[in-house]
Amino acid sequence: MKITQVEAIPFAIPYRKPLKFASGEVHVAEHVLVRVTTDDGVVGIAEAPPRPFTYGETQAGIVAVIDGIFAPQVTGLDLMEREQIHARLSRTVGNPTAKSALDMAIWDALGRSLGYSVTELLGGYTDRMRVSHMLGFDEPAAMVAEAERMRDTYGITTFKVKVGRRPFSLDTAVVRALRVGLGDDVELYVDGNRGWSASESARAMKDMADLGLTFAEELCPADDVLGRRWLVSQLDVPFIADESVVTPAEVTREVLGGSATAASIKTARTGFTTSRRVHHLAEGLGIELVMGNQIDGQLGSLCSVAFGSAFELTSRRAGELSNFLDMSDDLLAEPLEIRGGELVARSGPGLGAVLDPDKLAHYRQD
Ligand code: MUC
Ligand code: MG
Repeated sequence: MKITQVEAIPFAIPYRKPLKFASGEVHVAEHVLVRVTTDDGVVGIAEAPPRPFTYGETQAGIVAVIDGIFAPQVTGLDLMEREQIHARLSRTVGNPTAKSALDMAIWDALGRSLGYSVTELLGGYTDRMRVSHMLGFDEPAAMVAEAERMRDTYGITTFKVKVGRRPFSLDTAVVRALRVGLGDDVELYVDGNRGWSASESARAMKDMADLGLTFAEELCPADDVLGRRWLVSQLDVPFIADESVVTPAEVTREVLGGSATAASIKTARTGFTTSRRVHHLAEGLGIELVMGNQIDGQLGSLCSVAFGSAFELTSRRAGELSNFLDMSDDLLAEPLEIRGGELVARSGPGLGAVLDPDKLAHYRQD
């Protein structure tokens, strides 16, 4: 089970419907496929979605850091030496999605080698998650229509509403329209991607106090340290830290500093090895977790559901697993399907994903 080859393959697939939010927008999935091969011919795969507006990584940068630094560091190691691999990758700062895709491709190869699914290897709590759909910026009527379509087509009843626009009254109007249009049977929460100030966030949350929101996520920047602490102390719903908690240490700092009361785990930025650390930390701190989405393709979504369904704490809440529905195509031979509001983790071995070689040949950029 020794790693003999690591490949970083850039590919690009356009979105049918771009996702727009306070910190940016995504029109094309310019991701990197990471492929790990072992001496006994097993191949593990995962994908890295560069998000320059969140982590500073680019597609070319991910390929360069994997080819130039990470591949030589892990080649020759055994798949079971996961903590050694983690320690070697940790010598380089930053590059969270590059490290994570490599980490997850290694777990996929390990599962394939041992004959277990990644969910079983990680914890094996269940095999599925309820799905939460993310609604990007649009006019109120269009966002209500999209939510209705998701509910009627896929049975999804939990929605994360992107807010953080200026003026903020447009956002609160959207959330109100969703509650009126969809009724009390759906769960709604908001994500500001740092677009509001702390005082705008406080005003908006007061304005929406009657709408029964479940969570508020990253409404204002974590670097507005006292403002965010002041905001979080007055909310009556958990405040999810998302892009402000890329490492376990950042989770600790945000929560103990009173600037967050819940956290998002995104396997795209913490892989399986560090996501597991964040999960255990959250359990110790006694905070809720939500499986987030880094605007992942199908392979990335499969990684999220594989991790989320492995633990009781991460499978309590609906996971954000549906962004792939807005892509015009994907690389998997057998597409993911959301049914009855749920996504099932594949039974393996590994992640249970098979690539369509023609699609990879068509979309690869190298
Ligand atoms: C999210 O939850 O914020 C949009 C920006 C980003 O960093 O992740 C996505 C989704
Ligand atoms: Mg977020």
